Amino acid sequence: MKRRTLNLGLMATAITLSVATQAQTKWDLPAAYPATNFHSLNLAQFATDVDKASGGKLKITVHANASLFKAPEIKRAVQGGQAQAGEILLANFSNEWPIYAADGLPFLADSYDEGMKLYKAQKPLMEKKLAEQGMVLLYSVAWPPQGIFSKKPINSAADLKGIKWRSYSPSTARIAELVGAQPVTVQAAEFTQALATGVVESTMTSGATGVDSKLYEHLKYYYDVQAWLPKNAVIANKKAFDALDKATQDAVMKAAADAESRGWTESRKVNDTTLATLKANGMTVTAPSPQLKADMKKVGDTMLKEWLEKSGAEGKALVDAYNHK
Ligand code: PCA
Repeated sequence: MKRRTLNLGLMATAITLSVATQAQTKWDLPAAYPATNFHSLNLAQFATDVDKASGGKLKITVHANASLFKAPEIKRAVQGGQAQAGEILLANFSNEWPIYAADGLPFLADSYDEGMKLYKAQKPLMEKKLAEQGMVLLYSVAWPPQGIFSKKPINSAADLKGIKWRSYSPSTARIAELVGAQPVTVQAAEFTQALATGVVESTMTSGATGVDSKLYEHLKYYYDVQAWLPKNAVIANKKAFDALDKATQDAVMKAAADAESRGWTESRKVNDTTLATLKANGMTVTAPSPQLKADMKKVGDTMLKEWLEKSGAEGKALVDAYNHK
C-alpha cells in the first residue's frame, strides 16, 4: 500500500514536470550595451515582467554587452531566427532603410519631447517594415542627447579637423567626414579598449555611454550639444512571437509598453546623473560655443538634405507627419 502511494506521487510529479516543460518557451535576447546601462537594466526588468505575467511560460534570457552577437549583427540574427528577440540601435540600419535612422539626424529632433514626437511618426512605418522583414516591434527607448567628447578643447568645427573620431553608425561617420575628422567605427562594447590604445580621441555620444566606457579616464571635455536622441528598439522574430499563445503574447506586449514608458523616464534621469558623474570625475562639461553649435547645425542641414534625397517620398512623408504631431 505504501509503495503504491509513492508510485502515484512520482507519477504525478512526472506529469507536472512534462506539462511544465512542454508549456515553457525560452527566448534569447542579445543586446549590445553593458549590463549596468539603463537600457540593459530595463531589458532585465522586461524579462522579469514577462516571466511573471506569463506565469513562467516565457523565459527571456538577456545577453548584454554584445556577448551573443555584435551590435550590427543583432537585427539579422532576430530576422533569421538565431535569436528570438534582440535590442538594436535603429541608427545602425540607415543603409538598409533610411527611415530607421531618422533619429540619427543632427537637430531634426533634439529634445525628449521632439524625440517622442519623431518616434510616434516613425512607429507605424517601422512596424510595417519590420513585419515585411518577419519581425515585430516590441518597444523603443531614446538614448540621452548626444554631445561631443574630446581630449582637447573644441571651439568650432575647425578644431575637429584631422582628429581621430569614434563613430557608432553611418551618420556619426558622416558627421566626421563633413567636419574633416577621421572616422573609425567602434561599437560601445569595444570603446574602452579603442580609447586605451589611442585608436580614437573623440566621439559624439551620450553621457550614459561616457560613463559606461569611463571616457573621463582619457578625455577631458564634454560639449553638451544635444544634437539628437538615437533610439534602441527591442524586436522579436515574428514566427517566434506568433508561436506564443494569445495570453503570453498579451503579456509580452503589456510588459513592452511598460518598459517603453519606464525607459523614456529613466533616460531623462540618466542624462542628468551621468553628466554629473563626468564632472565628478574631472571632466569639463559645458554647453558648446555659439560657433560650434552653428557649425554642427550646418552639418545637420547637409545631412537632412542628403537623407531626404535618399529616403524619397517616404522620408518626406515622415518629416511632414513629424512636423504635424
Ligand atoms: N550610446 C551608444 C549609441 C548612442 C549612445 O548614446 C554608443 O555610443 O554606441
